[in-house]
Amino acid sequence: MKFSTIRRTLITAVCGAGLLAMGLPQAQAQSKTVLRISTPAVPDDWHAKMWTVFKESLDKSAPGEFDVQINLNASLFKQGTEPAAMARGNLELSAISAFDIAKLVPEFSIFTAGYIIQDPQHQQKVFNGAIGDELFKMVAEKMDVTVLSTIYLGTRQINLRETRNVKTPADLKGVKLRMPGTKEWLFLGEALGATATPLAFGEVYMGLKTGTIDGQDNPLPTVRAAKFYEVTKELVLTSHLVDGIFLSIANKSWNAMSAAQKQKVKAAAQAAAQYNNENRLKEEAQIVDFFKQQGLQVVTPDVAAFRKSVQQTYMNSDYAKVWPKGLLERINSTR
Ligand code: KDO
Repeated sequence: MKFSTIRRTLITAVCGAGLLAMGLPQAQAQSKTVLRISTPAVPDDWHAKMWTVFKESLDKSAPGEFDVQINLNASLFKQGTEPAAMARGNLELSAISAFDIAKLVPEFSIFTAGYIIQDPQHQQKVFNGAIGDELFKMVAEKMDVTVLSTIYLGTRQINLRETRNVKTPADLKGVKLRMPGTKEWLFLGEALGATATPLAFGEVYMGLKTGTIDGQDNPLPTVRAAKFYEVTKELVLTSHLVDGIFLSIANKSWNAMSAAQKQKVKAAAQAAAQYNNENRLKEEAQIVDFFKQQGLQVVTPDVAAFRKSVQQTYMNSDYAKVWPKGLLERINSTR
């Protein structure tokens, strides 16, 4: 026997013994489809926990068929790099933001604009109807990923390290407001009246603690889960973005699945969305008291002033020039 053949035989024997020791039948372990997931979400946030629901749903509907690997805290891929990793074949699943999509599908930037989606119900109606179908088709073509469900990330609010009693965009002048590091996110921060400062999600806590940033914006369940309330003193309830992330799978994996597998994976994605959406809404409804108990000042600003200023900034921008004709009106009239 040649050395390479002996080596291969040995490796197979050792691996086989390992799998048996782990209690896995060899054939079954070999035929499992690996589904790697990467997210910057912290373990205690709903859009992190939803991946366990996804995994459990698939383990139940398709036992032994999938090996779902969940990687939280951006431990596998950096925030915002997931779509490229999926296109390269290094990642199967992620929940990608409208901002990530807008980089490659400019029409999608309409959903990065503040005060366009009106509330969580409106969001689900827009994305689970004809508008979603049309835009997700573009996403599939241009990004090589298939959107399986729309996750309500929450309604974004401003959270400051010092009290400022912010009422209007003018009160944010000069405030270094952390945003994720792409130009679409930074534009939103500037539209709010602040000085937008790019920083990855994983560095926000330290940035607030040390004062390299003056504030950040995120939905309130995330402010709790990532413990930003420990290093901030004010919440400003601007409700400037009813934010969504889109649970997506790389087309390479999707197209390799049988119709039955696709149906099970889609059902798992919908179960994950339902789990996240219900829990997040429930938490958002009563979370303000928690922050008050933690000693934060909770300010209700002049939301109409923020809405007017943010909408004007977007309508006068290059972003609005590529929004498909009539889309804004269709979104506005979706009930
Ligand atoms: C953030 O970095 O502020 C953000 O909320 C942006 C989202 O698109 C998403 O990436 C989210 O972080 C992470 O999942 C962490 O919650």
